Amino acid sequence: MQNRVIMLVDFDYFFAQCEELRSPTLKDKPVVVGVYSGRTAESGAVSTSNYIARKCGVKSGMPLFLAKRKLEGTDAVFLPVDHEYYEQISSGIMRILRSYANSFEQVSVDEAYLDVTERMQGSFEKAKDYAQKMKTETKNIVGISFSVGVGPNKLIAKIACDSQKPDGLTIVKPEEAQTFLAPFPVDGLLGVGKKTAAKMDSLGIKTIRDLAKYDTQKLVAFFGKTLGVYFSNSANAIDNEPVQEQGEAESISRIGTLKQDTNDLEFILQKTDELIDDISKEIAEKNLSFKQVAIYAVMTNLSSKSRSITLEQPSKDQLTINKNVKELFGKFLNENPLQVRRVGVKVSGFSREEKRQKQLTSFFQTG
Ligand code: DCP
Ligand code: CA
Ligand code: CA
Repeated sequence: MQNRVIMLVDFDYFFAQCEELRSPTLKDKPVVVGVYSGRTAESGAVSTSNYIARKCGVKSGMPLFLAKRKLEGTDAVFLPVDHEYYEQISSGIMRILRSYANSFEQVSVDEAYLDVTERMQGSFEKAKDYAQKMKTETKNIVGISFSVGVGPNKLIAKIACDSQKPDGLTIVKPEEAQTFLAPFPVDGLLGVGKKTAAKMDSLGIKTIRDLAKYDTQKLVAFFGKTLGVYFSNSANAIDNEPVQEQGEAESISRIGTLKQDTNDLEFILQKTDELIDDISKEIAEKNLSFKQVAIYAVMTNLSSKSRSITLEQPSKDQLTINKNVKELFGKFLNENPLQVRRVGVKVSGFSREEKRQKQLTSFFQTG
């Protein structure tokens, strides 16, 4: 069988780069994009930041007050997230990328895999020019830069991409794959979180090289058959996962923090109405019908509860969500004495017919 040629594209400092795109004067300042929880003017966390801010120690997930402190005395700009705008930029780029691929798989708002094996006839030399052309075209048309990793499978493509950012282009040929992977720590592999990494560490496995040399049967004994074999294969740069279009989501949900803890139905419904507006937009865009509506509540003591209802008929209607959420929360508050801190709304049970249709439509649009 011919070598596969797989690319992973990951947009550089994405939310912050989008902000620079619409306000070019931001480019030479530290830029921080944050999620403001709304509790106080200052509370919330950093979504991302541009590379100037990162040089000062700002990181994704960091509390905003800490980022402010790190950037004290600079002309840093703090902005709230604007998902709708980022999604719009993202779909423009995805459309371009899709046109470069034999098969295409978007994994998040700023990441996608491309299988270009056929177009490149298996050649990694060709792939380098091809990726460069893709970068230049996207920069010219959309104005956004990204990093690309090219490898014989998804695993290598991903690690290659992460190894050189921003504006990187990293090619790892099949014969180089194992040597390339060897020095990285094990947590670079998909599925190796903190706990697994700690367990591996206790077995004397720190790098992917250590893992590759470790006896597979022993790994199976420690982690079970599926994971043990998977870890061993990954460490040896073996990954046969195909690049394939993602199916429609199983559910659409939004969650938000209340301005204050409460038991008041009207106060809660103000928040859930906002969330429902957002959910409805996505449902309309994707032309879906749902059959279940659910609510979710996090109480002051941080315990969480959910309730759901199944409709008699599939619906596309925003008011149906509002009505059912009101009913669910009404009952819920009667049964629960604790105050509510965060609330969520979820719709699910999208009908199959629609999903198929959606897949067909997107097939025709891209094919
Ligand atoms: N994001 C977020 N909260 C996080 C991590 C990420 O809201 N803790 C958002 C903002 C990012 C986007 O997701 O712009 C993509 O995440 P990446 O991890 O790819 O990070 P960036 O694109 O920001 O930076 P990089 O240049 O390292 O890819
Ligand atoms: Ca990114
Ligand atoms: Ca990413």
